[in-house]
Formats: sequence, structure tokens, C-alpha cells
Amino acid sequence: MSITVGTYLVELLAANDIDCVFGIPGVHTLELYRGLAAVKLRHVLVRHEQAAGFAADGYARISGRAAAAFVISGPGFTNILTAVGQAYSDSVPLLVIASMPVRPSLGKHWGVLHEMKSQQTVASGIFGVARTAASAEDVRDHLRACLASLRVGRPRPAYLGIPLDLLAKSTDLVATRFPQAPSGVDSAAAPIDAAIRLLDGARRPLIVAGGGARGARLELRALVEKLDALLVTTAAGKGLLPEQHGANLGASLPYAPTQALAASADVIVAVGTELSETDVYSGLRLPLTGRLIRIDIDATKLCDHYAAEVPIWGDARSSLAAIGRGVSQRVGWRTALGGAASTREAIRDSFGAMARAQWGALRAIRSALPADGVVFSDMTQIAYLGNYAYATDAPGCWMHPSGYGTLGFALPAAIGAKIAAPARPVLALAGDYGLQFTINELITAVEQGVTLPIVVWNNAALGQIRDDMLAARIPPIGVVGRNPDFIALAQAYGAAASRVHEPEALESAIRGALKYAGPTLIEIRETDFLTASTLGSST
Ligand SMILES: Cc1ncc(C[n+]2csc(CCOP(=O)(O)OP(=O)(O)O)c2C)c(N)n1
Ligand SMILES: [Mg+2]
Repeated sequence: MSITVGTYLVELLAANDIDCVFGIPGVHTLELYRGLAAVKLRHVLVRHEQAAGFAADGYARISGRAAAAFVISGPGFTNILTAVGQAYSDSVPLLVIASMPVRPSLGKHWGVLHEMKSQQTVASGIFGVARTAASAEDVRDHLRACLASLRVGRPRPAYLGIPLDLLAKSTDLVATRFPQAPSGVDSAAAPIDAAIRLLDGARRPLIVAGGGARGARLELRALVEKLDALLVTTAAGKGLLPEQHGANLGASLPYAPTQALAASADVIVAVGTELSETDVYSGLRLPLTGRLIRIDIDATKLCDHYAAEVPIWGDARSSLAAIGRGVSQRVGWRTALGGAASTREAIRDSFGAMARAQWGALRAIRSALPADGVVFSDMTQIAYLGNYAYATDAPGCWMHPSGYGTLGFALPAAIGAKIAAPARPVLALAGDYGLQFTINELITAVEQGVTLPIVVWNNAALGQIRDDMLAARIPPIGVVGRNPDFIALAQAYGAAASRVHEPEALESAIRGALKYAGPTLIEIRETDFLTASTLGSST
């Protein structure tokens, strides 16, 4: 029996483990919805396509499974691209299915509805894999390639464009499950041996672990302990060791005391990390002088501006396990230094009044959330501190839009996470300005009935940019805007809302929000927390 290509596509998605799609239907995607009710594929309506991308991103970050987004040609497609840029830079898998105008019109500039000069060219510039289908067989073959790219090697977002006349055509193809591609890359023995030799001769070994090491927690810990090494993570690698572990410098790469240690390490193992500007936040390159072993699933990372003396192309887990088996147990640098504690103390001593006020709020959030709680943070000053100072004992508990640095990420990504993992406690943390990029998704959270505390750090400003202008002696312009009444606005959307004035009240408001079957906006004013922190420290 023949079906439409649109129905064939949704059947293919369902047959290949895509179980959720975020989207906004339009006249160009009608045919994607024809077969939707008959398959096991949940559709979540969002209020802007950018949020469909962020929600699919949050869904994948928390579950490890990719979700899809359906967008219309032209504006729906361009609206989602910012979220795609974020997912690309943070190695998050998601699948965008976009319609395109009818095939006879493509490239001819007839001015048809939702026409773009070249949707495929734009997609090629931002997705990991970007394909346009011209036939039902193309839909099958391109989708297979897209799904394989999400699941093998370094995950990146994938795109499939389908002209709307093709979506409506009928096909006799039958949706089946694609053969599964292998999931890992086995590292070659020779560089593993070279790494073992280098580490056995090391006097001051340091391991730097990023998001790519998240699946290798035990192997990493075993290696750190065997080498008596120190470990520093990026924000994406937070929690790879428990916060209090003696070797754990935390996600402290941007801080001077850690950078001084890194500069004095004689052998560095960088695993699953780009060591990018947004990991380091003090120039383009860490001042490393030691010999460098890099482990990465992305071969291009092994020879970038931190070219490795020992490049290991492989996944973090098997590579670290093989190195861990080969190195000799020793007592060395970490024990001699007395562990990570003095470095962490030096970092803490460098906190000024504002950082201490923010830290008070971060600790309140941490104590209100159970051990498996997850924070989705936005681009706000409290989150920049939280990248280091929010305590995590397991990976995947602090999700920040690190690389692309996109305002508006936290709320829709947290909604996507709750849809993927309803039992996990999730919290969104955003600044007063960043929240307004996607605050309309409050209604999505209300509609979906997701339990979600949303903590707003309100400093009544584009605080970081104001501070940067002041530091650069630029008269501050455009950094203070009028804010809405966040409480009234949240309530208008049907969310619960309250304002709290100090950390204890924040903690109990979050505990309450975690019991409420819907979103709760909790506003905190920076000035209140600054006062509370100053009073607290003087007693
Ligand atoms: C989409 C996007 N546009 C602009 C920026 C630049 N930007 C970074 S932080 C920031 C200010 C954010 O203000 P707020 O959310 O209130 O956080 P605060 O710095 O005050 O804590 C801006 C405009 C960005 N990161 N992303
Ligand atoms: Mg602000």
C-alpha cells in the first residue's frame, strides 16, 4: 500500500528510535503531520522555532538520545539556526527536518512562499551533516546518514530538507529499522603505549577532561588515582570526580591558581576537550609548557593549536582504560602538593563581594536539588561563577551553553530535558535579560505540566556587558533596559511565581517548586543577595 513521503518519513523516524519531535506546524509542513498520530512519536508544540532547537538540545543532553524538530521552509528554518549553532559547538545531537518550496521552483527565485536563496547552502554552513532530498529514496538514504552522524563519533546536529511537493508524493517504500553503525572508535595500540611511557616518566601529571569524557567517569578516576595526578575539567566535564575528591581542581581552568599549576605540569592528558577559548576564558590558549597527550574522538582536534605529541584518536572510555591498565601506580605530585585543596582555597579567596553573593544563591540551589538534580543555566554572571562554583558530584548536572554562548538557552532546554526525563529534578537559571529571549516558552511549560523551578538572577541590567564596558572605559550605553514585572508576567502565563530576598528563602522556594506540577518562576534581586551576603559575612 502506498503512503505519502511525509508519512514514510515519520514512520522511519519512529522505527529508528526518534520518539519526540518539537515543532510548530505550518502550511509547508502539513504533510509531516499526516502520519504522526499513527506512530509512537510525541509532538511538543513550542512558541518559537529557536525553542524547538533548544528543547531538542536539552532533551539530548539529559538523555543521550536525539530528538527531532520539524520546521517550515524559510523563516522556521532560519529561526532554529541559533539553537543549532549552540548544539554544534557543544557536540549535542539533534535532527532538524525542514520543508522547502516545491522542486520546480528551487534556485529560480520565483518568489514563492517562504523562499530562501539557498536553504541547503545555509544548512551546510551550520549543521554537521546537511542533506536535501529529491526523491523518496533520498529521504531514506539521507535520513540514514543523518541518524548515523548523530550516533557515531562526535555528535553534531543534522539536517534533512524535503521539498513540499515531495512530502505529498506517494511511495511504496516501507519504513524499516536501519542497520546500526558501530558506536565507538577503538584507539590504536601504538599511541596508547607512547602515552603510557610518557606518563610513567612524568613528575607532575595533570589531566584535563571535557564533555567528551562524560562517559568515562570510572576510567578517569582510576587513572587519576593511579598516577597521583591532579584533574581539572571544563564546565562540560563538571562532576567527573566528586567535588570533594582530593585530586579535583573542579572546572577552574579560567582561574589563575589553576593556570599556574597547569603551566608547571610536565605531562598533560587532555581528554574529550577542545581546550577552547570558552573553556579557558583568559585568552585563546592556555600557557601549557608540558608534553601533551590528547585523546579525542574528533581527529581534527588532535592537531589544532594544541598539537599533541601523542595524539590518540579514540573514545575516552576505552583509551583511558587502556592507559590506566598500563601505567604504574605511584605516589607523586598530588600527594606532595597536599591535593587540590590549597588551589581551591586560593580561588575562593579571590571572590569579591558580588561573587560571594552569587555563590550564596548557587549553594542554595545546590542544597535544594537532590543528588541527581540538573541545572540548565543561561549566559548570566551567576552562571559564569557557577561554571566553577556550583558543586557537582556526577557529570551531567550542570548544563551551560558554553561554546556558542547563546542567551535564551536555559528555559527551553530545561523544558526539553523534563520531557525526556520527567523524573529528574531540573532547574533553569537565567539572567533578567537572557530570560526574555525565550520567556514565551513559559506557556509551553504550563501546557506540558512540567515541574520546573526557573530562578532569575535580576540585576536590572545586561550586567556582564555593562561591566565589560566599564572595564574598557566605554561609557555604558544600551546595557540597562526596562524589565517587565517578572512575577506578574509569569502568572499571566499560568506559572507560579515568587520573589525571594535571601538564600534560605531561595532554597525553600525551590523545594516548593519541585513539588508543583508546573513551572515556578523565582525572582532574586542581586541587591538583596548582596546585602544578605554582606550581613551574613559580618556575623
Ligand atoms: C543571542 C545573544 N545575543 C547577545 C549576546 C551577548 N550577551 C552576552 S551576556 C549579555 C547580557 C545578558 O544579561 P542578563 O541575562 O541580564 O545577564 P547578566 O550579565 O546581567 O547576569 C549579552 C547581551 C549573547 N550572548 N547571545
Ligand atoms: Mg542582568
